[in-house]
Amino acid sequence: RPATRRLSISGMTCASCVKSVQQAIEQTPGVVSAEVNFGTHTAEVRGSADPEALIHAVQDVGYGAEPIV
Ligand code: 9UX
Repeated sequence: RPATRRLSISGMTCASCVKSVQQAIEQTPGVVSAEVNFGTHTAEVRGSADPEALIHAVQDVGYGAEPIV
């Protein structure tokens, strides 16, 4: 089954931000599904995406991301 990764997301201040981040993550190769949580500023990502690719995808749409270990 696919692995789950968690990312801490910075810079989200509205529901549209959440949608942008979620779409960016979902379009990254290897991602099966993603849930972005506004309240906790985290993303839960299922699949086999490269962690660096996820971080860059989030940065490319204007937010910050770092892995939660
Ligand atoms: Mo609305 Mo979120 O302009 O940056 S998309 S605050």
